[in-house]
This record gives sequence, C-alpha cells and structure tokens, in this order.
Amino acid sequence: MKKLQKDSVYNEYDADGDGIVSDDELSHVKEIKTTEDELRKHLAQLRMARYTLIAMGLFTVVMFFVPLDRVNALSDISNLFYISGAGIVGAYMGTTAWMSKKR
Ligand SMILES: [Ca+2]
Repeated sequence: MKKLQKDSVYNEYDADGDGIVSDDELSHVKEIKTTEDELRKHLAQLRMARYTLIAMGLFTVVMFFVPLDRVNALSDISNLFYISGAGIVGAYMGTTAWMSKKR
C-alpha cells in the first residue's frame, strides 16, 4: 500500500479523515477544485461590486463638500463614474441571479 508523504498537500483530499485517500475521494478532487475556483471568483466579484457601491456612496458624500464650480467642471466625469459603477453592480447582480438559477 502506498502512503502520502509527511504533511502532503493531498492530505486535504482525505474527506472522511480516516487516513486513507480512497479512489472515491480522489475522483472528487476535480469537482472540489472547480467549486473552490468558482467560490474564489464569486468572492472577487462580490468585493468588486461592494467596493464600487462604497466608492459611489463616498463620492456622493464628498461632492457635498466640493465647491459648486468644481462640481460643474467634474460633472462629465462624475456622470461616467456613476454610470460605470451602476453597470458593474448591475452586472454582478445579474450574473449572480443567473448563475444561481443555472445550478
Ligand atoms: Ca478517506
């Protein structure tokens, strides 16, 4: 019988913790990795959407303290900022709803 080396990275594939990495457990490795990748990707997208929302909120609050002539000068940029921010958040929500429906 073969054994894993000490502190092997494949120890985690012993799902039931009996000290034996069985054929059945190994066959699930790809599935586990795919799920982990999806979770990581989802987490990154969640962070992006969250920080975009926070940035939009902060930007709005900051705009209250900026002199009006500067606000007018920046209006083209701030319009783009709001539209693209809403696009990011909307795309996140849309794909999240679509992905959870697909499952
Ligand atoms: Ca096992």
